[in-house]
Amino acid sequence: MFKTSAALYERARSVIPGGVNSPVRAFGAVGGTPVFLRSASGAWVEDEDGRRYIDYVGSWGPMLFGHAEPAIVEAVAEAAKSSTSFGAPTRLEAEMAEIVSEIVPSIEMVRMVNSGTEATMSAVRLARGFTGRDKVIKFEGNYHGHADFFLAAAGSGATTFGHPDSPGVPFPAIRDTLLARYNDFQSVARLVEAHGDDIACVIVEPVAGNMGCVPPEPGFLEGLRDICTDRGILLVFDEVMTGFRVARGGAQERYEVIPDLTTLGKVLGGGLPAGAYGGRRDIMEHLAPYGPVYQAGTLSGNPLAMTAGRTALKRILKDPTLYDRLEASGRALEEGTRKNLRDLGLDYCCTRVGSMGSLFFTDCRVTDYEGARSCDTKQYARYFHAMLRRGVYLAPSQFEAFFVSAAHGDDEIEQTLALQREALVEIQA
Ligand code: KE4
Repeated sequence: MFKTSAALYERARSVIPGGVNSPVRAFGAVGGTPVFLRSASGAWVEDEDGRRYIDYVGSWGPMLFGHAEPAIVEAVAEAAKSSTSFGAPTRLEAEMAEIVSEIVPSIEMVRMVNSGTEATMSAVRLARGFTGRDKVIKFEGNYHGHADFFLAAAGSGATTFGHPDSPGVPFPAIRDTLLARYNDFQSVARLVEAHGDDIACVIVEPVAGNMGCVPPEPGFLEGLRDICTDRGILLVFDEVMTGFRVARGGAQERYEVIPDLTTLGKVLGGGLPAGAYGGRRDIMEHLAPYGPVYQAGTLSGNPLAMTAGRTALKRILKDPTLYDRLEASGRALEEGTRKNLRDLGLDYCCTRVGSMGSLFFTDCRVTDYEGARSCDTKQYARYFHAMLRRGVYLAPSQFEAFFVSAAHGDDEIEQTLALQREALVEIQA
């Protein structure tokens, strides 16, 4: 069934570690041969064997409008004719920064980088430089990219590959990383009590997406905001995944909690490599060349990524019903899934925030990393393959979220739910 993918996988593995350029793509958590994709359009992707799938990975979040969105494709093709990079300031970057600042409530100034990892590692450096403090609170199961000091009980692929504290990360690199429990405000209060004046920032996924989708419990984000304000600690929302996804202005708009710094990625670049960090002007002005905190990047603000991003963000700005439609599609998928589970007598746990969510193969309500890791990952793997064989492309790990795009119509949702029912019956056998 995956003959060409299998051959390509063999070929790729001889020249790329694990045959992939990012570990989670290797199907390590679900087994089998990773599907090699060759094209995509709207809600659908196509593999090298010509098989088509309804796509719920969406390149791990960027494809808010679905694949090959015509305005983005056309704008990038046109921009490429004027060169693909200058390494000099451009009008486009100023316009992009203005649009980001208009959409994201906390952002008065913003710096573009090339990935979410760059955005979060730079935001933490800035928080440390601004406060003169070294310690950072992160949450078990939250993933902020692969900078050394984040790889302590990280989520996403780090969980899948079983070495949350990756080899190659010397202990001193994570000595100042303090671990709290997601949705457990008291775990934060205890750390602040013990280390308060040494803590530069709390960084959090305001809706967790890297242990599967875990929404914030009522009061959790508000509690973080208050304790950070009280103790002069910067609150950093890592909205690389939730930005422009769970609401136009991200989780900070949806939950009305305003961080001091925000990191962005994925949707920001319209599918091209882009990340950003931004926030209060008095903090951002500590960045070189204006201030002393250094960060740089050859391709930061790259004209093609900025063109794709600007096209995406302009559509976000001018489409008044976009988030209502995304909410409706996400709700239809969730409600249909709950009905399938009820009809089959299964008590798996569903979570969702807008157009991102998860189906956890556990009967407990998942609110933190411990809950997520209580899942039957083998059953998830069987479900994954049962869906893949039926033409539905899910994240190859229980510890990821699914994403619905604006291109997922009623047909795709209905087809998915019918195939899901078959798959759930099959894996009970
Ligand atoms: P990148 O460096 O992969 O662009 O972004 C890192 C990052 C930072 N913060 C959050 C909340 C993120 O979700 C991510 C990256 N997300 C994963 C998916 N869970 C990327 C997929 C991959 O590693 O291939």
